[in-house]
Amino acid sequence: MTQEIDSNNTPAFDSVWTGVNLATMTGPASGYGILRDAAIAVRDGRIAWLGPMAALDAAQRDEAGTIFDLDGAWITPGLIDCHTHVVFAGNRVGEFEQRQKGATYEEIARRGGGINATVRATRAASERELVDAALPRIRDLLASGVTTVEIKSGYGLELETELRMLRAAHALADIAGFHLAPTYLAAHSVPPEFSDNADAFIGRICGEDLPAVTASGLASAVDAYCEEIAFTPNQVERLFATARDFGLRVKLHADQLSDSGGAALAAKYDALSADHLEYSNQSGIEAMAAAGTVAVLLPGAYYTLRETTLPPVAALRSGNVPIAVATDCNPGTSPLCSILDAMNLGCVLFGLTPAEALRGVTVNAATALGLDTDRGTLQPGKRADFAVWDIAEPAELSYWSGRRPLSQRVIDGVVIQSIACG
Ligand code: DI6
Ligand code: FE
Repeated sequence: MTQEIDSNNTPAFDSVWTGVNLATMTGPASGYGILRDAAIAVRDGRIAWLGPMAALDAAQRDEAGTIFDLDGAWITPGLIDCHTHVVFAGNRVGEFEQRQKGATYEEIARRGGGINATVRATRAASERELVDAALPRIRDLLASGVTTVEIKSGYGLELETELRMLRAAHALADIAGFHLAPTYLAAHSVPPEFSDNADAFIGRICGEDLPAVTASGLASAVDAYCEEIAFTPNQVERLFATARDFGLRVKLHADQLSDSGGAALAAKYDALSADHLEYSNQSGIEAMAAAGTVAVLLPGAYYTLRETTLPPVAALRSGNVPIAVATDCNPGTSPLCSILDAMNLGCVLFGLTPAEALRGVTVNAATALGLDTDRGTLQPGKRADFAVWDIAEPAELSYWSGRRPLSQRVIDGVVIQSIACG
């Protein structure tokens, strides 16, 4: 990883961070890839060099445009939230109150609440209103060290509103400063106008909406919710086959509330990820391992729904399925706006190690988005997206709840957010 620096031939660094500890997230899956007493330098938005302080050429350091001399701070790759529904109108606090009185998530959904309640609010909102509503949630997320956010549509369930949600996601990325991975969540819930005919809704998506979303260029993947209260495996297959025809990668909300064979279905279509997985079976996990599909665990939804069936973490580990962790930030099942708190929940509730949790929001989250050649680790050539932390060791990122020990958020080599610690 350490390179010789030839200061005669190499153009100056734009910026260099010195006196830092790096969690590069390279190397064995059990660890952090730690480099202590190190430096990291960027040029043209990419990591140009990293290595021990002793190997940093003094002349080259002095020529850098900006030097951040940090006294033992830690630097990790910028955190990646690979599953969110952060763009939506209204909220569902009333359903939270109903659940506290004993109603279940499924009962509320069958009564016309749940996802379809947010669909009504979102259809009535302008793009500007969607952006304004999402901004505070996004700002909280970014303050927990996030530099890339996946944002799903899925509260429109009609072309115009789905496109409006996706445009709002792109606008948010420009306004708030993060990299966006936009997903068309085509089959999230059966909308009221198709209430007794989910097959016809899938037919319209495949025949009209998906081609139009693809042509818009606003989304890079397609998602669905495979569940008794949403879509059957056959319906999801029709959607995924069409997505494949249009050259879009897929991902799936799979086996969250029941085992519908979602893990195997995702793997069959070479899904980037299968998400939730509480009820997944062993053959589904083996199929994911063979397909290279990432397991995205969503402890915020497990926690909010007071779920009791744990995702099969031991089987995922022994099958070498990469595990990612995300907030699933949404108004119904996971009103969670901190990736650090998602890591803490992943450790406490699912038994992940702090190193697994950090891999789950860096290198494995990048793989879940198909972006691992470009980000997710600290390595020369990768995008200079990173987070600078006021911590004594990386396990602290999973240890605290409610704290955000972030001192800088760096995107493409530029400090976007600098927070005075003390
Ligand atoms: N992600 C989802 O899309 C659904 N569950 C989940 O974890 C439901 C989202 C919602 O209730 O709005
Ligand atoms: Fe979700």
